[in-house]
Amino acid sequence: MTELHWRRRREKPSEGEGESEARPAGLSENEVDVRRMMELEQPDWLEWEQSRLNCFLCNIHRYSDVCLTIGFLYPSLSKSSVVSLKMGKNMMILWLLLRITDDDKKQMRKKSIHACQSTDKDVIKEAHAENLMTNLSNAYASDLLPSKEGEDLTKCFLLRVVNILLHYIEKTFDVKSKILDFHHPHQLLEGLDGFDLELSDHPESLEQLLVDCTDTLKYGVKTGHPRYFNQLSSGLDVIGLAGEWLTATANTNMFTYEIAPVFTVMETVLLKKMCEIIGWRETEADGIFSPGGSISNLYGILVARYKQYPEIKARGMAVLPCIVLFVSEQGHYSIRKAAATLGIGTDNVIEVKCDERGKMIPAELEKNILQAKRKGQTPFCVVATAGSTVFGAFDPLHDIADICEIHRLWMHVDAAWGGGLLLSRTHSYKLSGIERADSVTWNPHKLMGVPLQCSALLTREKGLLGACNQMQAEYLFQPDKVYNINFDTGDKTIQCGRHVDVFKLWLMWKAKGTYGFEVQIDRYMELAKYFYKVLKKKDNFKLVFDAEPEFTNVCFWYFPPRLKHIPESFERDQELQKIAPKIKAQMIVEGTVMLSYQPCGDKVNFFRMVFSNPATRQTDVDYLIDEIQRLGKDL
Ligand code: ABU
Repeated sequence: MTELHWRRRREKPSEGEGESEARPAGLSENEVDVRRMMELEQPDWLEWEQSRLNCFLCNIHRYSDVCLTIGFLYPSLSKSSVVSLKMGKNMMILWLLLRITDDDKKQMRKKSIHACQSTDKDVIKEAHAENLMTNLSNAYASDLLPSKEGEDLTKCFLLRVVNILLHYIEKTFDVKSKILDFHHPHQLLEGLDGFDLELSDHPESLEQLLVDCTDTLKYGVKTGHPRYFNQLSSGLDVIGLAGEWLTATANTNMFTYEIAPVFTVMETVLLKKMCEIIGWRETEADGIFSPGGSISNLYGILVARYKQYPEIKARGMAVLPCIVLFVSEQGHYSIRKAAATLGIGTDNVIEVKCDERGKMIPAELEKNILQAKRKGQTPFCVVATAGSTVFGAFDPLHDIADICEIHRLWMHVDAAWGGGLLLSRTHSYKLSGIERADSVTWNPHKLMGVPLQCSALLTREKGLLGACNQMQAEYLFQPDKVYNINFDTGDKTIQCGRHVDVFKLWLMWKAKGTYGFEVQIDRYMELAKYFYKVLKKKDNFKLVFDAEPEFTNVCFWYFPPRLKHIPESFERDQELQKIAPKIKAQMIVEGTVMLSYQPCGDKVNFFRMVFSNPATRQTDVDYLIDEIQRLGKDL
C-alpha cells in the first residue's frame, strides 16, 4: 500500500497534480483521495492484518494532517467525525466519514494537542508509527520538499531519521551497549555489510539513505556513552542536540545581522555574559565564536601582535623585529601552530618550565623573558594555561599577570578546557587572575558539554578584533544599511562564512541556568576525587602526581603483576611504556570503554582519565578500574 501510494504520486505530472481530475460533488479533495486509495487497493477489510490496516490508516492520514489523524485515532472523538470504531479479535474495522467541519477540526486539534501533552503514549506511538512504517525504497531526494506536494514524504523521511537518531541516543546511554564497533580504515574503505562509502552518478533511494545513516552511526563512536573518557569533549546533551538541529535547519551564516538577526544578537549576549564571568566590564569586552580552541588561540596571538604592531596588517612581518612569545611546556600545541601560521615561527615560541604538577613556574618565565631580551629578541606575548590538556594544570595567573605588566606583554589565557570551571563557585578560584588577561580562549564544548563545536575568543579591549581583521568587503558590509551595522560582526573574524555555534550554548544555558552548569561541573570534580582516592588504595596503580586532583584530569600508570614489584629502572620503564597502548588497543577492539594515554617528558606512557561526561556515574569509574585490570593482568 505504502509503496503504491508513493509510486502513484511519482507517476503523476507535477503541474496541477490532482486538481484537473473530476471530483464528485460534495466530496473534499481528501475524501476523493481516500476513496481512490480504497478503490486501488480494493481491500478485503476482514482479511487485513492489524499492521496492514494501521499502514492504510497512516496513508489516509497523509492526505489530511497530523492533528486530524491523532484525533480520529483518539477514542473520545466526537461521533460526528468518526461514525464507528470497533475493535475485532485481531483487527480493527473502521468506517470513516470524512465529512469534517471546521469546528470538528478545531475540536480535534485541541484533543490531539492535549493527547501529546498528556503523554498518552499509545496515541503518540500511533502518530509516529504511521510514518515509521512507510517504506521509502521508491522515493528519492527529488520527491522531498521543495518538490510539489513533498510535505508528507519530507515529514515521513525526517521522522524516520529522527527515529534512527533516537535509537542511537538510547543506545548511547545504555552502559551495556558497546562504545564502538571497531574496524580498520581499509575495512571501511572496502565496504562493510553493504555500507559503501563510494559515491555513484545515480541517486540512491531514501530508504537506502536511511540505511546509510544507520550504518554511519553503527561504525562510529558513541561519545556520549557513560564510559567514554577519551577526550576533553564528551557527553550528549539533548538540549544542545536540539540546538544543533535548529541551527542546521536555519542554515545561515554569522557574518551579518541581515541574514542572522537572532543569532548575531544572541552571540553578543553570550560574549557579554562570558566576559562578565571572567571579570571584565561589559563596556570594554569583545569576542567572537570560532571553530575550536586552536583557532581561538590563534586569534589571541593575532590581536596581541596587532596591538603592539598595528602596521603588521598592511606591511607584513618584514617590518617587525624578531618577536617571541612564551607558553609553558604543558601548554597546548596550537600555540606553536599559530606561530607557524602567523609567520612568527615555532622557534620563536619559548617553552617555560613547569613544576611537578604541570604549572608554569613564574620565575622561569621571568628568566626566559630576560634571556630573550639579552639575545635581541622582542617578547610581545605570554600564553598562560588554565587547565592543561594532559594534567589539567592551572598556571599561576596573578604571578604571570604581574610579570606581563612589568614587561608590558600581552597576556593570553588558554582556558579552552578550564574556562568552564569559572561557573563553579567552589572551584573558580583556581582561575583567579584571569580577569587581568588581555584575551581568553574558552571552549564551552569541553567542560560545559555543549555539542562540538563551540569555542570563544574573548578580548578585554573592545574594537581590537575589528581593527585587526576588517577588510570592509562592500558586497557584505555596506555602511548604509537599514539597521545598526555594529551587529554585522563578520568582519571581526579571519573567516568570511562562519557557522552558527552560539544557539546550542544559548539554549543549554536557558535550560540549565548558570547553576545547572555549576552542579554538573562540581559533580565531575567529585568524581575525579573519588577516582583518585580509589586508585591511591590500589597497589597495581600509580598516580603520576600523588595529590588530590585540582581539575578533572587524573593521570596514572597501571602495573601488571609481572611489573608490580620491579624497582624503577630504564628497563622496567621500557616495559611499562608498552602497557597502556596494549590495554587501549584491547579496549577499542572490545568497545567496552575508551580512555586516552600519552608519554610526557621523561614519563613513559600513562593513562589520562578525565571527567566531562554528564552520563558517567561512580559505577562507571569502578568499571574502568576493573576493566584495566582485566585487560592488563596478563601483559
Ligand atoms: N585540546 C584539544 C582536545 C584534546 C583532548 O580532547 O584530549
